[in-house]
Amino acid sequence: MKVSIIVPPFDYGRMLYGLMRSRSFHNAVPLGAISVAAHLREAGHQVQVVDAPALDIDLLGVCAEVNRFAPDVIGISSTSVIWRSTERLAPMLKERFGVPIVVGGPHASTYPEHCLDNPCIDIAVFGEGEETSVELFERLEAGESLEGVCGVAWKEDGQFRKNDDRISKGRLDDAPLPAYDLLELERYSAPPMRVRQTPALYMELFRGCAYARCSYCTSASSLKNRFRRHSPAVAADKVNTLHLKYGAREIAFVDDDFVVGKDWIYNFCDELRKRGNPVSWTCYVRASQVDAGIFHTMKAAGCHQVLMGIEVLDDDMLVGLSKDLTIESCHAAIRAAHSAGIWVIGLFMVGVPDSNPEQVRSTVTEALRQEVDVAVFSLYRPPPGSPAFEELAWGPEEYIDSFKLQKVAVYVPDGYRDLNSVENSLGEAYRRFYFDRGFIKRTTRKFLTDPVLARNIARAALTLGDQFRPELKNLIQRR
Ligand code: B12
Ligand code: SF4
Repeated sequence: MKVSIIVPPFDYGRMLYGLMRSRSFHNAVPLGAISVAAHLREAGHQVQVVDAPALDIDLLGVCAEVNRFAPDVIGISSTSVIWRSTERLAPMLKERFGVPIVVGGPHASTYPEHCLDNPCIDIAVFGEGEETSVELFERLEAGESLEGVCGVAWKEDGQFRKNDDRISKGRLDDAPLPAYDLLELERYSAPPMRVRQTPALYMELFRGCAYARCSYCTSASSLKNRFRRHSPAVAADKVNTLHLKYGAREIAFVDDDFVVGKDWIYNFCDELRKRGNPVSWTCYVRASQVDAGIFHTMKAAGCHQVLMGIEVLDDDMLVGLSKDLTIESCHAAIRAAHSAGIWVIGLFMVGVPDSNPEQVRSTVTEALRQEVDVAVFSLYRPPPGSPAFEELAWGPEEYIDSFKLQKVAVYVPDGYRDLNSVENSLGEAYRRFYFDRGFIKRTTRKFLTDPVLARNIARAALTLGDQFRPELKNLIQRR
């Protein structure tokens, strides 16, 4: 069969990392779409991937690309964030090509029934999509019923039908490398502050999160008990292939929690070294899992930066979020990273349940004391399934709309007056952190001693300037 897999264009535009524009911060490799594509290709299908944000094309542009390929089935990869675009695209595709339309990705995984409310969407794939797609397309090709295909929901005589969850059986080691070759790779990177070298590509080595307990996170429910990962040698081989075959000089690993148990990370780093440390890399770590020995080994194998989900620097709140962290364990992890020369990007949340503005201030003070290199503060957006989400009593429509504006709060913890005060707290956190004299001094020093960093900051500023060019122009004209 000929299968087109589409990532629809962004309609919320530059509020979401500017991915709608070609000269944006970066385009992220659509790992879900190319992983499914690789499995379908292995099963004998011909596959096209149309990644609209990276190609910088609109809905009509997508139709033109699909027309060139003339598929027998169309798959759409959609988060909730881009659902509005997906629901406009589906009728356009149905009208022009008249083939079955299958939707997969985070929105279909959370809300399969909502996907099928769209009259032009025939099938929703929930959960991991590789094995499901192979089985599904086999059935479609043979014109057989979808009964019993795990991970699939569909419409039959106007009725919603849903099969059981799929528990993937395959070993990640045996999975084909995602079909990077179906993308125009020169269009992809990662944010300038996250990479030291380009070309930089996103890559995934694990499935699920081994910890899976943080109270606000969907990984805790979606892939619980299904944690899998590549063996260190195969992981290093695949990294090396990205370097040799696709020219990657840097990898941004997307896995939720990259250091699970010491053996794996030591062996992985060792395997990378045996292959001559083909790339520099960054990854997410949990502060409770790392120490100086691990960081020194990672550094020697090419890692230059880690992202740490710290969220709040308040011991009681960390317990409330089930983070298995304390102020002190975060500090120890940051010190250990710095001792190895690894940068720490601290990820923080503003407006989590039971928080208040004072607690955000003390988090910033503590983050500065711990010398976090870059701090990213986000507004708390309760994910479906979390207690705070239940409190909001939202359906899928409200959830989708909540992504429209990234700087708009959607949840008011008891310690805040209203949504506005939560948003103010976010602004204040950024101001306090980035205008702190100690921080400015430290960063300037790093800047002056590290030309790559200086270049990256300049690149980040230029791309950011480009992002907001229309706004800046308006501002200048108004003056
Ligand atoms: C890396 C990442 C990013 C990167 C790159 C995103 C990208 N475009 O690829 C960056 C940093 C840019 C990012 C930003 C954001 N992200 Co993000 N991100 C992730 C993360 C950690 C990994 C994504 C990934 O590559 N996974 C690996 C692939 C293989 O998994 P997958 O995409 O789910 O695909 C599988 C299935 O869904 C299915 N599938 C996927 N497509 C298709 C298509 C077909 C036809 C079929 C049959 C099946 C299928 O099969 C795949 C293989 O099993 C996920 C969390 C996670 N662990 O998945 C969050 C996640 C995708 N992000 C999320 C969010 C909310 C955001 C932001 C809105 C955050 C923010 N507030 O700014 C922005 C939005 C940016 C944007 N414009 O999309 C949510 C999406 C929730 C939702 N329901 O929409 C997630 C799920 C995190 C979460 N649990 O809340 N993100
Ligand atoms: S460690 Fe990260 S991915 Fe795992 S449950 Fe916590 S927030 Fe979710």
